[in-house]
Amino acid sequence: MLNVLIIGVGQCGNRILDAINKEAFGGGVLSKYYGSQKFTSHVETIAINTAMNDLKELRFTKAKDRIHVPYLHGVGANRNIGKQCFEDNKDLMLRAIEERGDFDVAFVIASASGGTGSSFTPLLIDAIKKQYKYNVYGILVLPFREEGSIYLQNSIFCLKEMIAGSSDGNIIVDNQFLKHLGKDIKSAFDGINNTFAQRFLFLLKALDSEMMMVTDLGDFKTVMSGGSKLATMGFGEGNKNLPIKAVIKHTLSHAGLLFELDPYKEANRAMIIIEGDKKYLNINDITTEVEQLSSKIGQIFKGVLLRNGEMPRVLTVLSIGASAEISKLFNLGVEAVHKEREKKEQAAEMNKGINQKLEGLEPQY
Ligand SMILES: Nc1nc2c(ncn2[C@@H]2O[C@H](COP(=O)(O)OP(=O)(O)OP(=O)(O)O)[C@@H](O)[C@H]2O)c(=O)[nH]1
Ligand SMILES: [Mg+2]
Repeated sequence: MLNVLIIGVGQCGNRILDAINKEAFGGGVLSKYYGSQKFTSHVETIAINTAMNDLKELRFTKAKDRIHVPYLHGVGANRNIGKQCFEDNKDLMLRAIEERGDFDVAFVIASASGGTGSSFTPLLIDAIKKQYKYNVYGILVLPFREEGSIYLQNSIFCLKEMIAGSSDGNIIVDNQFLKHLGKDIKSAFDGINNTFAQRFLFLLKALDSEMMMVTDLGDFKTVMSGGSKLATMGFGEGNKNLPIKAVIKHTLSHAGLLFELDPYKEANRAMIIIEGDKKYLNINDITTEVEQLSSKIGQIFKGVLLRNGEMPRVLTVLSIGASAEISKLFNLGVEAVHKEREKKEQAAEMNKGINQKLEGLEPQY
């Protein structure tokens, strides 16, 4: 049995963690008190935030799993303030992690674009890696591109730090790409969070299975270290009209992925986990589909979990090599930095003008 630590930082990270707990405890409001977790693994969860209100909003995460870092009401998307705040409160967070015992693997979830999550996460992962031997992965949520220049700037600097830092890899979830999961922003958040939570639980189950032909934590590690240190996931579910070949294709398509990626061109390594009744899992079909992908990219690990009577479900983890979408985001982020700087200079110029105009003058009464 694996020991897994999941930490959600900042509002976005907290909410996704809550969606994972909801899924794990079965979804009822009281289930966190009476329900038993759906995880095969032993899982500990911790929600960290500077804003008390964000923590209060959580419904499926136990009170003992919520850590408030005292800093008024969030750091207002300012990563410099966030970094200072992390240093000032680092011991509080590391103590909470230490109290939970030892782990085989940890995940830290946050938005790349806000203040708290995006500034704490690279530093927190570095701090955990310094102290413990287990692997730590980031799960980073990219913003809707129209959310504004500060969010865009934050995203590229957070990504840069996550790539350069000591995380063992980072799974990208893109709000912009997944916008269609809701009609408005609130339902899109819920849709994205629930979608991710379901996939994540599937991944944990696959990493912690004792059945034959399964992928394990070692394979996951190899996949995650395969590319730019960024990765994403795809998912698909079969039905009577959607055979296993089509389900695998679906996981690699626009409709199945969590981020805009052309797996055949931009992925480096992959892990494909297939679950379902034997009668739906034609081994030749699976092999043909997997070979098509592996002829284009590098190594692919394949795992099969047999489940009597169940329709096939497929999860793919893809490490990203070079990505056009990531390059585009960096261009937008750099543009945003220039724009912010220009505006700052204009404001400073105006203030200088005011001071010059009024030099030597006093109001006359
Ligand atoms: N998918 C998803 N994205 C979210 C959610 N809540 C916020 N976001 C995104 O997260 C980004 C803002 O980051 P937050 O997590 O709110 O910021 P924070 O880490 O709390 O930082 P501060 O509030 O600035 O201290 C925006 O790009 C939002 O679109 C959520 O529940 N789900
Ligand atoms: Mg916040």
